[in-house]
Amino acid sequence: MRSPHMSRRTFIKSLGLAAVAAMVPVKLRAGDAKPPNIVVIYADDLGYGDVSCYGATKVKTPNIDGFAAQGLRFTNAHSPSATCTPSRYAMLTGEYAWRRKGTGIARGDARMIIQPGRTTLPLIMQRAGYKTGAIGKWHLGLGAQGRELDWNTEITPGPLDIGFDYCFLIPATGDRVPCVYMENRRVVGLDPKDPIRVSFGKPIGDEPTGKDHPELLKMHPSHGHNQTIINGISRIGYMSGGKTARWVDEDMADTITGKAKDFIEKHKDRPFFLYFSTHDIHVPRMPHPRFAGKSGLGPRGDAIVQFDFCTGEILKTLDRLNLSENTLVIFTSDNGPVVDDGYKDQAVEKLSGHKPSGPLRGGKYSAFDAGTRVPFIVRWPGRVKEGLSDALVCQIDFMASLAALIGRKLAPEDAPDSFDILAALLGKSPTGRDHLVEHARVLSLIKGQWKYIEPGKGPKVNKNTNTELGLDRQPQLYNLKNDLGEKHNVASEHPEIVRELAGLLKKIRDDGRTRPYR
Ligand code: NG6
Ligand code: CA
Repeated sequence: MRSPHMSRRTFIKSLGLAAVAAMVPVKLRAGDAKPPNIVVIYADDLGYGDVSCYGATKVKTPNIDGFAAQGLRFTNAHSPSATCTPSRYAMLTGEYAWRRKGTGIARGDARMIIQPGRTTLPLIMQRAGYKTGAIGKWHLGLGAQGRELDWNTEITPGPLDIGFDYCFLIPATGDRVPCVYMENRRVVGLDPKDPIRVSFGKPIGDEPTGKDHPELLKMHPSHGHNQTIINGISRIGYMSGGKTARWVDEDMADTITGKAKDFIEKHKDRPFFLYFSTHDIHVPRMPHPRFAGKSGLGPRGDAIVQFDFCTGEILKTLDRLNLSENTLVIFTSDNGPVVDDGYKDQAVEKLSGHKPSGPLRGGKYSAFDAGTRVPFIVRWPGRVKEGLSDALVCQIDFMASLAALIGRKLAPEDAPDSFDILAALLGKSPTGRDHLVEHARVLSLIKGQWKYIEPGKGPKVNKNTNTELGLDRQPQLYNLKNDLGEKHNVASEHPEIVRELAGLLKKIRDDGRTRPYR
């Protein structure tokens, strides 16, 4: 702990920092005990309209609402992409995922997508003396490109090679094999006599699949998800072995929340950075029995209730350890909502008027705004102004903004699309970014009140998920100020704005970066 009398240099040394010279004055106040802890609570597929403080009435989220009441709630905040892997890639690297091949939704056996050696969000924090942890869903690949991925040995590279000191992972997603946890570099609870094998091509092993043995399922697929059955649920991909290591879906939220609480407790005396990435409310939605039936909206609503509980557990842990005052907590989601994402879990039948996208159009996978406009709340008592903000902000900005907060300089090549919007995050400025590229099957550009969606081929609606994808062979232009629901394409009325935004989007693509060099 830095006493009020300790000099800045002594303080930095006490954190064990190597690059003292690289430090610039931090935006901390003179009396601050130490740099704030940072916790990112990252939901999966939670929509703009899925929590009560964003207007949901059919499902109640008291913990999130209470948290929002103490912080700043953003109404124009975005995930970088309309699906998981690219959003997370962009959040952790500060680079738009669409600039890089291989950043689409990752297979369960994908190799590590973020290359070690890159400056990442956790690495910036680690270099500044923070203890860094990634707990929950990963879905950014593991192991070296071009090498066999053996789940029975130490797997490198992984999160520990890009700036995390600790990780406890759902390696890909809940609906993809392997259905095991990893702690640091190893699968947890693995019996070496029962090695894990995984395939996303030909079937392996002799375990039943959902396709051939639907009578064994406790939840049936609606599309895809009909391969190896684990815990009564058929998955994407084939898996054999690893029986003692397999997770129980109903316990997953408690397991990872417990690990997150342990991490906070263990590092309570340090500055720490925790990336807590939940499985909720992704499919398969199989909440713990104590949440089953609680929402009245079926498992999707119950998963929201469970997620709200877990959020409360993290916040209570901060309170119990007296850390809330010195912890910046950011709450958001990796992409917009989807109702039927591949399992017959009654999400459609029991929607009961609930609107996962709120007033927005589209959802997960969509170029319309519900694909990426997500709940986003920032709390740091006494430091973040309470209330509402309609500043344009994006998770891709965490890197530049949090680096600025803790006084770290980014090299010109780092985080090429991350903007320092710290003032907006703290509620000191009503404006955030100047413009933002949203990423779905096509790119969109938001600038001021305007949203331009580039022309694209493909179905208007994803027939499996029933999501409007926002694709059109013609350019689309929406005035979000008076048409938040993107109902009226005004491209033909404003050809000059279409030209300007299409030109800016081309420049953004061609330049390979948007963050100004400093
Ligand atoms: C899709 C899956 C979907 C979900 C998604 C990834 C099928 C038919 N659909 O391919 O269920 O897993 O990938 O979701 O397999 S995300 O939130 O991780 O991006
Ligand atoms: Ca997701």
